[in-house]
Amino acid sequence: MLKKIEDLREEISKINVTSLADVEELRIKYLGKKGIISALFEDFRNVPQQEKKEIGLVLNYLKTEAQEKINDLKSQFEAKTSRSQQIDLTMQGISFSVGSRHPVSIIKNQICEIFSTLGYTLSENREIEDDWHVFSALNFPPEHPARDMQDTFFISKNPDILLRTHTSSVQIRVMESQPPPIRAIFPGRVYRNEAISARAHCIFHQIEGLYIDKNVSFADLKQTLLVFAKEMFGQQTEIRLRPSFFPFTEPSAEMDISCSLCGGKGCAICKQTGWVEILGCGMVDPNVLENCYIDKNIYSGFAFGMGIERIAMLKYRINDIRLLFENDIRFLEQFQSV
Ligand code: 2NL
Repeated sequence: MLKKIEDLREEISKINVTSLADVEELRIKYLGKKGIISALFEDFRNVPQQEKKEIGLVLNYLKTEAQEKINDLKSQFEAKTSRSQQIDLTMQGISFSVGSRHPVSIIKNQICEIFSTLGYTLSENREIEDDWHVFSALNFPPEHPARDMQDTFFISKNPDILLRTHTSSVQIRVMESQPPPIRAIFPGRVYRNEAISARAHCIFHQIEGLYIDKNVSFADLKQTLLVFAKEMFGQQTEIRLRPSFFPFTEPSAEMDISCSLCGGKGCAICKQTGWVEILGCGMVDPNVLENCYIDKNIYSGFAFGMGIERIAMLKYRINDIRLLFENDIRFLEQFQSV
Protein backbone atom coordinates (compact mmCIF):
# COMPACT_ATOMS: atom_id res chain seq x y z
CA MET A 1 0.00 0.00 0.00
CA LEU A 2 2.85 2.35 0.79
CA LYS A 3 4.25 1.73 -2.69
CA LYS A 4 0.85 2.51 -4.22
CA ILE A 5 0.66 5.80 -2.31
CA GLU A 6 4.18 6.82 -3.33
CA ASP A 7 3.40 6.06 -7.03
CA LEU A 8 0.24 8.14 -6.80
CA ARG A 9 2.09 11.09 -5.27
CA GLU A 10 4.57 10.93 -8.12
CA GLU A 11 1.78 10.67 -10.70
CA ILE A 12 -0.13 13.64 -9.26
CA SER A 13 2.95 15.86 -9.08
CA LYS A 14 3.49 15.41 -12.85
CA ILE A 15 -0.06 16.27 -13.89
CA ASN A 16 -0.65 19.08 -16.36
CA VAL A 17 -3.91 20.37 -17.79
CA THR A 18 -5.10 22.47 -20.73
CA SER A 19 -8.58 23.45 -19.61
CA LEU A 20 -10.71 24.07 -16.57
CA ALA A 21 -12.79 21.01 -17.51
CA ASP A 22 -9.63 18.86 -17.22
CA VAL A 23 -9.12 20.11 -13.65
CA GLU A 24 -12.64 19.09 -12.68
CA GLU A 25 -12.13 15.69 -14.30
CA LEU A 26 -8.94 15.21 -12.24
CA ARG A 27 -10.69 16.21 -9.04
CA ILE A 28 -13.34 13.59 -9.66
CA LYS A 29 -10.73 11.01 -10.63
CA TYR A 30 -8.61 11.43 -7.49
CA LEU A 31 -10.76 13.09 -4.84
CA GLY A 32 -14.31 12.26 -5.89
CA LYS A 33 -16.48 9.96 -3.72
CA LYS A 34 -15.59 7.04 -5.99
CA GLY A 35 -12.12 8.40 -6.74
CA ILE A 36 -8.75 6.72 -6.37
CA ILE A 37 -7.86 8.36 -3.06
CA SER A 38 -11.27 7.68 -1.55
CA ALA A 39 -10.79 4.05 -2.55
CA LEU A 40 -7.46 4.01 -0.73
CA PHE A 41 -9.19 5.28 2.39
CA GLU A 42 -11.61 2.32 2.01
CA ASP A 43 -8.60 -0.05 1.78
CA PHE A 44 -7.07 1.64 4.81
CA ARG A 45 -9.72 0.00 7.02
CA ASN A 46 -8.12 -3.37 6.33
CA VAL A 47 -4.59 -2.25 7.16
CA PRO A 48 -3.20 -4.15 10.21
CA GLN A 49 -3.34 -2.13 13.43
CA GLN A 50 0.45 -1.80 13.81
CA GLU A 51 0.84 -0.25 10.32
CA LYS A 52 -2.14 2.12 10.58
CA LYS A 53 -0.15 4.99 12.12
CA GLU A 54 2.53 5.11 9.44
CA ILE A 55 0.24 4.50 6.43
CA GLY A 56 -2.46 6.86 7.77
CA LEU A 57 0.08 9.65 7.93
CA VAL A 58 1.24 9.16 4.34
CA LEU A 59 -2.30 8.70 3.07
CA ASN A 60 -3.51 11.94 4.67
CA TYR A 61 -0.48 13.63 3.28
CA LEU A 62 -1.33 12.35 -0.21
CA LYS A 63 -4.90 13.66 0.07
CA THR A 64 -3.73 17.14 1.14
CA GLU A 65 -1.15 17.23 -1.65
CA ALA A 66 -3.74 16.22 -4.25
CA GLN A 67 -6.17 18.85 -2.99
CA GLU A 68 -3.48 21.55 -3.12
CA LYS A 69 -2.43 20.50 -6.60
CA ILE A 70 -6.00 20.66 -7.89
CA ASN A 71 -6.57 24.06 -6.23
CA ASP A 72 -3.34 25.36 -7.73
CA LEU A 73 -4.24 24.20 -11.23
CA LYS A 74 -7.71 25.65 -10.87
CA SER A 75 -6.59 29.10 -9.69
CA GLN A 76 -3.80 29.27 -12.29
CA PHE A 77 -6.30 28.41 -14.92
CA GLU A 78 -8.93 30.87 -13.74
CA ALA A 79 -6.34 33.67 -13.79
CA LYS A 80 -5.49 32.70 -17.36
CA THR A 81 -9.09 32.70 -18.57
CA SER A 82 -9.96 36.07 -17.05
CA ARG A 83 -6.87 37.69 -18.66
CA SER A 84 -7.54 36.12 -22.03
CA GLN A 85 -11.13 37.29 -21.84
CA GLN A 86 -9.78 40.87 -21.72
CA ILE A 87 -7.23 40.47 -24.53
CA ASP A 88 -8.19 38.31 -27.46
CA LEU A 89 -4.94 38.00 -29.37
CA THR A 90 -6.69 36.49 -32.36
CA MET A 91 -9.02 39.47 -32.79
CA GLN A 92 -8.52 41.63 -35.87
CA GLY A 93 -7.11 45.08 -35.20
CA ILE A 94 -9.44 48.06 -35.34
CA SER A 95 -8.29 50.37 -38.12
CA PHE A 96 -8.89 54.07 -37.61
CA SER A 97 -8.25 57.13 -39.72
CA VAL A 98 -5.14 59.12 -38.79
CA GLY A 99 -6.05 62.08 -40.98
CA SER A 100 -3.73 63.81 -43.43
CA ARG A 101 -1.86 67.07 -43.63
CA HIS A 102 -3.66 70.06 -45.11
CA PRO A 103 -2.40 70.98 -48.62
CA VAL A 104 -1.53 74.50 -47.42
CA SER A 105 0.64 72.96 -44.68
CA ILE A 106 2.29 70.58 -47.14
CA ILE A 107 3.25 73.44 -49.48
CA LYS A 108 4.31 75.69 -46.59
CA ASN A 109 6.61 72.94 -45.27
CA GLN A 110 8.11 72.39 -48.73
CA ILE A 111 8.85 76.10 -49.17
CA CYS A 112 10.34 76.38 -45.66
CA GLU A 113 12.49 73.32 -46.32
CA ILE A 114 13.92 74.78 -49.55
CA PHE A 115 14.87 78.07 -47.89
CA SER A 116 16.24 76.30 -44.85
CA THR A 117 18.77 74.52 -47.11
CA LEU A 118 19.77 78.00 -48.36
CA GLY A 119 20.54 79.04 -44.77
CA TYR A 120 17.31 80.89 -43.95
CA THR A 121 15.94 80.80 -40.41
CA LEU A 122 12.20 81.04 -39.66
CA SER A 123 10.30 83.61 -37.59
CA GLU A 124 6.65 83.85 -36.60
CA ASN A 125 4.83 86.53 -34.68
CA ARG A 126 1.43 88.03 -33.80
CA GLU A 127 -1.55 88.24 -36.19
CA ILE A 128 -3.08 91.23 -34.39
CA GLU A 129 -0.84 94.18 -35.14
CA ASP A 130 -0.53 97.94 -34.91
CA ASP A 131 -0.41 100.44 -37.74
CA TRP A 132 3.35 100.95 -37.45
CA HIS A 133 4.36 97.32 -38.12
CA VAL A 134 1.83 96.70 -40.90
CA PHE A 135 1.85 100.04 -42.75
CA SER A 136 3.94 102.96 -41.52
CA ALA A 137 7.29 101.20 -41.06
CA LEU A 138 6.77 99.62 -44.49
CA ASN A 139 6.67 103.01 -46.19
CA PHE A 140 2.93 103.01 -46.90
CA PRO A 141 1.90 106.65 -47.44
CA PRO A 142 -0.81 107.98 -45.06
CA GLU A 143 -3.46 107.93 -47.80
CA HIS A 144 -2.68 104.46 -49.14
CA PRO A 145 -5.92 102.52 -49.90
CA ALA A 146 -4.72 99.44 -47.94
CA ARG A 147 -5.17 101.50 -44.76
CA ASP A 148 -8.86 101.78 -45.56
CA MET A 149 -11.55 99.89 -43.62
CA GLN A 150 -12.66 98.55 -47.00
CA ASP A 151 -9.39 96.62 -47.33
CA THR A 152 -8.24 95.91 -43.80
CA PHE A 153 -10.00 94.42 -40.75
CA PHE A 154 -9.60 96.94 -37.92
CA ILE A 155 -10.05 95.87 -34.30
CA SER A 156 -9.87 99.47 -33.13
CA LYS A 157 -9.29 102.93 -34.55
CA ASN A 158 -7.12 105.39 -32.63
CA PRO A 159 -5.01 103.62 -31.70
CA ASP A 160 -5.20 101.58 -34.89
CA ILE A 161 -5.15 97.87 -34.04
CA LEU A 162 -5.77 95.53 -36.95
CA LEU A 163 -5.42 92.03 -38.38
CA ARG A 164 -2.16 91.93 -40.33
CA THR A 165 -2.59 92.06 -44.12
CA HIS A 166 0.85 90.58 -44.81
CA THR A 167 3.61 88.91 -42.81
CA SER A 168 5.96 91.87 -43.47
CA SER A 169 5.05 93.04 -39.95
CA VAL A 170 7.08 90.12 -38.59
CA GLN A 171 10.08 91.23 -40.66
CA ILE A 172 9.81 94.74 -39.24
CA ARG A 173 9.84 93.28 -35.72
CA VAL A 174 12.91 91.15 -36.54
CA MET A 175 14.78 94.10 -38.11
CA GLU A 176 13.91 96.34 -35.15
CA SER A 177 15.22 93.81 -32.68
CA GLN A 178 18.40 92.41 -34.23
CA PRO A 179 21.24 93.77 -36.32
CA PRO A 180 22.07 92.44 -39.82
CA PRO A 181 23.00 90.07 -41.30
CA ILE A 182 19.41 88.78 -41.39
CA ARG A 183 18.36 85.87 -43.54
CA ALA A 184 14.93 84.53 -42.67
CA ILE A 185 11.53 83.48 -43.92
CA PHE A 186 8.19 84.38 -42.35
CA PRO A 187 5.20 82.11 -42.87
CA GLY A 188 1.79 82.94 -41.46
CA ARG A 189 -1.92 83.63 -41.76
CA VAL A 190 -2.98 87.03 -43.07
CA TYR A 191 -6.32 88.83 -43.39
CA ARG A 192 -7.85 91.11 -46.00
CA ASN A 193 -11.34 92.61 -46.07
CA GLU A 194 -12.25 91.12 -49.42
CA ALA A 195 -15.32 89.48 -50.92
CA ILE A 196 -14.81 85.72 -50.98
CA SER A 197 -14.69 84.22 -54.47
CA ALA A 198 -13.04 81.34 -56.32
CA ARG A 199 -9.83 83.39 -56.56
CA ALA A 200 -9.76 85.39 -53.30
CA HIS A 201 -10.42 84.76 -49.62
CA CYS A 202 -10.44 87.07 -46.60
CA ILE A 203 -8.01 84.72 -44.86
CA PHE A 204 -4.99 83.25 -46.57
CA HIS A 205 -1.35 82.33 -45.92
CA GLN A 206 1.83 84.02 -46.98
CA ILE A 207 5.51 83.30 -46.86
CA GLU A 208 7.83 86.25 -47.10
CA GLY A 209 11.61 86.19 -47.17
CA LEU A 210 14.23 88.73 -46.22
CA TYR A 211 17.97 88.88 -46.73
CA ILE A 212 19.91 91.86 -45.37
CA ASP A 213 23.69 92.14 -45.37
CA LYS A 214 26.49 94.21 -46.88
CA ASN A 215 26.54 94.14 -50.71
CA VAL A 216 23.28 92.24 -51.27
CA SER A 217 22.27 92.87 -54.89
CA PHE A 218 19.35 92.32 -57.24
CA ALA A 219 21.45 89.53 -58.85
CA ASP A 220 21.43 87.72 -55.48
CA LEU A 221 17.65 88.04 -55.38
CA LYS A 222 17.28 86.68 -58.89
CA GLN A 223 19.56 83.68 -58.31
CA THR A 224 17.88 82.84 -54.98
CA LEU A 225 14.44 82.87 -56.57
CA LEU A 226 15.65 80.81 -59.55
CA VAL A 227 16.96 78.11 -57.20
CA PHE A 228 13.67 78.22 -55.29
CA ALA A 229 11.55 77.95 -58.47
CA LYS A 230 13.52 74.97 -59.77
CA GLU A 231 13.37 73.16 -56.40
CA MET A 232 9.65 73.82 -56.06
CA PHE A 233 8.39 73.26 -59.60
CA GLY A 234 11.12 71.07 -61.18
CA GLN A 235 14.58 71.66 -62.63
CA GLN A 236 13.20 72.52 -66.10
CA THR A 237 11.47 75.60 -64.65
CA GLU A 238 12.50 79.05 -65.95
CA ILE A 239 11.77 82.40 -64.33
CA ARG A 240 10.98 85.87 -65.64
CA LEU A 241 10.93 89.13 -63.67
CA ARG A 242 8.57 91.96 -64.64
CA PRO A 243 8.88 95.48 -63.17
CA SER A 244 6.23 96.20 -60.54
CA PHE A 245 5.57 98.43 -57.56
CA PHE A 246 5.32 97.90 -53.80
CA PRO A 247 5.64 100.69 -51.20
CA PHE A 248 8.33 98.70 -49.33
CA THR A 249 10.68 97.72 -52.17
CA GLU A 250 12.56 99.70 -54.81
CA PRO A 251 13.02 98.49 -57.47
CA SER A 252 10.16 95.98 -57.32
CA ALA A 253 9.29 93.05 -59.53
CA GLU A 254 6.80 90.27 -60.03
CA MET A 255 8.14 86.85 -60.82
CA ASP A 256 6.62 84.42 -63.31
CA ILE A 257 7.62 80.79 -63.76
CA SER A 258 7.37 78.92 -67.05
CA CYS A 259 4.03 77.12 -66.93
CA SER A 260 4.59 73.76 -65.27
CA LEU A 261 1.40 72.38 -66.80
CA CYS A 262 2.03 72.99 -70.52
CA GLY A 263 5.79 73.52 -70.33
CA GLY A 264 5.42 77.02 -71.80
CA LYS A 265 3.34 76.10 -74.86
CA GLY A 266 0.21 77.82 -73.59
CA CYS A 267 -2.80 76.42 -71.72
CA ALA A 268 -5.81 77.46 -69.59
CA ILE A 269 -3.70 77.77 -66.43
CA CYS A 270 -1.22 80.25 -67.99
CA LYS A 271 -3.96 81.81 -70.14
CA GLN A 272 -2.01 80.87 -73.29
CA THR A 273 1.01 82.96 -72.25
CA GLY A 274 3.31 80.13 -71.11
CA TRP A 275 4.03 82.02 -67.84
CA VAL A 276 2.38 82.06 -64.41
CA GLU A 277 2.91 84.70 -61.73
CA ILE A 278 3.95 83.25 -58.37
CA LEU A 279 5.45 86.02 -56.25
CA GLY A 280 6.41 89.65 -55.72
CA CYS A 281 9.87 90.82 -54.76
CA GLY A 282 12.36 93.67 -54.76
CA MET A 283 15.21 95.46 -52.99
CA VAL A 284 14.15 96.63 -49.52
CA ASP A 285 13.35 100.35 -49.72
CA PRO A 286 16.03 102.41 -47.83
CA ASN A 287 13.20 104.13 -45.94
CA VAL A 288 12.17 100.74 -44.49
CA LEU A 289 15.77 100.03 -43.40
CA GLU A 290 15.95 103.44 -41.70
CA ASN A 291 12.61 102.87 -39.94
CA CYS A 292 14.24 99.81 -38.37
CA TYR A 293 17.50 101.52 -37.36
CA ILE A 294 19.52 99.80 -40.09
CA ASP A 295 22.14 102.00 -41.80
CA LYS A 296 21.08 102.22 -45.47
CA ASN A 297 24.62 103.30 -46.44
CA ILE A 298 26.16 100.09 -45.08
CA TYR A 299 23.43 97.52 -45.66
CA SER A 300 21.13 96.54 -48.48
CA GLY A 301 18.70 93.70 -48.81
CA PHE A 302 16.09 91.94 -50.85
CA ALA A 303 12.64 90.71 -49.90
CA PHE A 304 9.96 88.62 -51.50
CA GLY A 305 6.47 87.45 -50.70
CA MET A 306 4.14 84.77 -52.00
CA GLY A 307 0.66 83.44 -51.27
CA ILE A 308 0.78 79.81 -50.16
CA GLU A 309 -2.73 79.07 -51.43
CA ARG A 310 -1.74 80.33 -54.87
CA ILE A 311 1.25 77.96 -55.01
CA ALA A 312 -0.86 75.07 -53.68
CA MET A 313 -3.58 75.73 -56.29
CA LEU A 314 -0.96 75.74 -59.05
CA LYS A 315 0.82 72.60 -57.90
CA TYR A 316 -2.34 70.60 -57.14
CA ARG A 317 -4.46 72.15 -59.93
CA ILE A 318 -7.15 73.36 -57.56
CA ASN A 319 -9.45 75.84 -59.29
CA ASP A 320 -11.30 77.30 -56.30
CA ILE A 321 -9.52 78.75 -53.24
CA ARG A 322 -12.62 78.11 -51.08
CA LEU A 323 -11.92 74.36 -51.22
CA LEU A 324 -8.84 75.07 -49.08
CA PHE A 325 -10.97 76.52 -46.27
CA GLU A 326 -14.05 74.29 -46.23
CA ASN A 327 -12.25 71.31 -44.67
CA ASP A 328 -14.37 68.80 -46.57
CA ILE A 329 -12.79 65.48 -45.66
CA ARG A 330 -13.35 64.11 -49.18
CA PHE A 331 -11.16 66.92 -50.50
CA LEU A 332 -8.53 66.81 -47.74
CA GLU A 333 -7.90 63.07 -47.75
CA GLN A 334 -6.63 63.26 -51.34
CA PHE A 335 -3.41 64.92 -50.16
CA GLN A 336 -0.60 62.70 -48.95
CA SER A 337 2.62 63.80 -47.32
CA VAL A 338 5.38 62.40 -45.16
C1 2NL B 1 3.32 89.63 -52.86
C2 2NL B 1 4.46 90.52 -52.69
C3 2NL B 1 6.24 91.11 -51.26
C4 2NL B 1 7.83 91.91 -49.69
C5 2NL B 1 6.68 91.21 -49.99
C6 2NL B 1 8.98 92.97 -47.81
C7 2NL B 1 9.05 93.04 -46.46
C8 2NL B 1 9.84 93.99 -45.88
C9 2NL B 1 10.53 94.86 -46.65
C10 2NL B 1 10.42 94.76 -47.99
CL1 2NL B 1 9.92 94.08 -44.21
N1 2NL B 1 9.66 93.83 -48.57
N2 2NL B 1 8.19 92.02 -48.39
C11 2NL B 1 8.55 92.48 -50.73
C12 2NL B 1 8.11 92.37 -52.01
C13 2NL B 1 6.95 91.67 -52.30
O1 2NL B 1 5.08 90.38 -51.47
O2 2NL B 1 2.72 89.60 -53.89
N3 2NL B 1 2.96 88.85 -51.85
C14 2NL B 1 1.90 87.94 -51.90
